[in-house]
Amino acid sequence: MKILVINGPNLNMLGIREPDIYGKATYKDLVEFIGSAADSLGAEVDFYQSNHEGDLVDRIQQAYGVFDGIVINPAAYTHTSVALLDAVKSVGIPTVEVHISDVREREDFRQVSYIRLGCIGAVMGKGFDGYVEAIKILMDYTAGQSSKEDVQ
Ligand code: CA2
Repeated sequence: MKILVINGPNLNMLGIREPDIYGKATYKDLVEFIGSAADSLGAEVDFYQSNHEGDLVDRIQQAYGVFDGIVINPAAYTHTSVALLDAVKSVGIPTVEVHISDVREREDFRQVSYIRLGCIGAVMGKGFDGYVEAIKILMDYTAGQSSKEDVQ
C-alpha cells in the first residue's frame, strides 16, 4: 500500500517553538518516525510539506492513480480551506486527517474542519503517534474494501 503523508503550513518549524503544544521533535524526526513505523507495518510512504495552499492542492491531484491513501495534517488550512476539501474529494483517495494537538480542546476557530467532510477518519491529540494510527486506519479501510470486492 502506497501512502502519501502531507503536512501543511509551519509544520516544518516543529521542535523550534511551542514545544508545550507540539513537542520538541523536529519535522525531520517526524518523517523518520513515520517512515520506520510504516516499514514495520508494511506500508510504503512518501512525504510532502508545503506552506502554500495551491501547492498542497497540486500535490493531492498528482497523487491520483499513484497513491492508495493520504494522511494529511493540513495545519491552519484545516480551518479555512474548501480547496483542500475539494482536492481530496476530486481524487477520491481514502484520506485521514491528523492533528498533533487536540484541536477539540483549543480555540473556537480550530473547531471547524473543512477537510474532515472528505476524510474517512480523523486522529487528534496523539502527537506523532497519530500519524501511525492514521496509516493503520487506511490499511484497515483498504483491506475491508478489497474483501468487499472479493465477495461481489
Ligand atoms: O495540532 C496540529 O497538528 C495542528 O494541525 C497544527 C497547526 C494548527 O494550526 C492546527 O490548528 C492544529 C499549526 C502548525 C504550526 O506548527 C508549529 C510548529 C512549531 C512552532 C509553531 C507552530
